[in-house]
Amino acid sequence: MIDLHYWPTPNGHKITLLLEELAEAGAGLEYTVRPVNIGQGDQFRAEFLEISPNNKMPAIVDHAPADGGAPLSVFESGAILLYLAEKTGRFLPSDLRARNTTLEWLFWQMAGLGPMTGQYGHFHVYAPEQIDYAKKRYAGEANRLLGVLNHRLEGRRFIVGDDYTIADMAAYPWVGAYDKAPIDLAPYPEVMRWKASIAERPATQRAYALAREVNPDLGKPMSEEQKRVLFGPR
Ligand SMILES: N[C@@H](CCC(=O)N[C@@H](CS)C(=O)NCC(=O)O)C(=O)O
Repeated sequence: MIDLHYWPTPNGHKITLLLEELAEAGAGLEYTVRPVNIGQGDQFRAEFLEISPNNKMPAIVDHAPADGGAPLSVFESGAILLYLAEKTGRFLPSDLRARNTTLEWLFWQMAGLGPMTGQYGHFHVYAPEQIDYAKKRYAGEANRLLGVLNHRLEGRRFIVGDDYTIADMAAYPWVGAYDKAPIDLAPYPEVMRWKASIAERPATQRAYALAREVNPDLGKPMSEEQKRVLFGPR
């Protein structure tokens, strides 16, 4: 049994995408969602910091770790994807080269696409002042990374090849993440094709339906109080 400490954001979606795929594949991994309402400051609670010291979700607690020991917690979405893929033997190829490629693109997402697109969203959607330099800088990086992904997808169904992997699950929620400041994907036809094929997977649809269940206010503008909690002095 896995406890998933979760709030519906792109980093949170990565883990529900995988857990729903695992459920469909019959991997025998049940999970319970433990909501962490980051707009009201749940991420700063002492119990949560015990498992996620960086005060960010997602995080998991595995109550049946492979070594048979005490419950094991994991924070950082990339580490969680890798942990669950290794635990179940799914969505991470065992072949040396395909595994290496999966990890390269997983880390590319964690260090590049996620942070740069996140800053793009911050300065275009949430920042209290319009800073042209920051907007241009992160729009440029987000577009550059989409170009890199587009090139990678040429001649490949998914990022690694024919099989859907944790590298795709990490990247997918960050492509087209901001309805209020959409990035035009027309220059990236391979990315559009790949995104549409993931969107239609039943597990993806269940993951995003769960998001709306956990936060019925999903998509509504953030209140000033929520912005203070998330972006104010800590
Ligand atoms: N590198 C982390 C980033 C996680 C992250 O940024 N989580 C955000 C929501 S998407 C969060 O919990 N923010 C709360 C806060 O900053 O106080 C990961 O991939 O897990």
